[in-house]
Amino acid sequence: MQALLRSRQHPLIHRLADTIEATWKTYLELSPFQVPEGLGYVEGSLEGEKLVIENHCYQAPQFRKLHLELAQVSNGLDILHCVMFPNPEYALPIFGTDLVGGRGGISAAIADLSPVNLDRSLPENYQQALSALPEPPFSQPRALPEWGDIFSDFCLFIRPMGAAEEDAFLQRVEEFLTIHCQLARVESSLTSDLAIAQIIAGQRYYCTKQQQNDKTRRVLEKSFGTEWADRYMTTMLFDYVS
Ligand code: 18B
Repeated sequence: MQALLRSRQHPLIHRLADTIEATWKTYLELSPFQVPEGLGYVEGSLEGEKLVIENHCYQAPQFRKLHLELAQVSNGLDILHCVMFPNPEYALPIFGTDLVGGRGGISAAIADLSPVNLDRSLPENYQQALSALPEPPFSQPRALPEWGDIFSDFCLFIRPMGAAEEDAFLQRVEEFLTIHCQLARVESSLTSDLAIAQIIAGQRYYCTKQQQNDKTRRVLEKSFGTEWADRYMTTMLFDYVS
């Protein structure tokens, strides 16, 4: 078995990957998740840039898919991608985070608990817990892209400047994750077919918007081609139940 990709990645990515897995193991009843054939570990180098992808997936009673993905491009770009897809019988938001950067530092650090209900607001218990967190101290906020209407008011999108801001980002993501896992554990499942259908529609909306991220698509296309990239974005990164 080769060394885990994270040991060769930007330290913040390594630390966040470990934090995500540790939080999942602490709070959730994890079981294995079958990654689609051939997608656990992938390498591609179509246009010369070699891309290596490592997928770590689990499931839990409240989550149909817990996806942590680490990727490295030979030009020095390191990526962490993580999404927790709730089982649609639970009216839970979608946790997502993306870290992109390399030797020059992390250029994009994003984390959110994104609402999926009809009025696209977070449940009351989430709003209360998130509002109680101190105002984060980041000096370089970044503007969300046009498709970013899926994100909540608590969405963090920054370029971390220096070690203190990297630590603060990691801490905030850990807080999001802990709040999410603790609230998910005590959430009861929905019983009405209509309510479940509405959650499914909300998750589908989230995924179709994320599929519009051209920056992600471009990186995948350069190493694997357009067809593979499209299939990967719709079946591995942002698949939805119908
Ligand atoms: N993403 N990201 O996950 N993306 O997957 N990502 C970028 O400095 C990849 C998610 C998000 O400004 C960038 O500009 C690749 C999740 C947003 O237009 C690159 C993979 C979320 C932006 C990549 C991946 C999410 C963004 C540009 C698969 C949020 C800003 C970096 C492994 C929950 C988009 C930069 C914009 C940016 C690449 C958000 C290169 C290949 C879960 C909002």
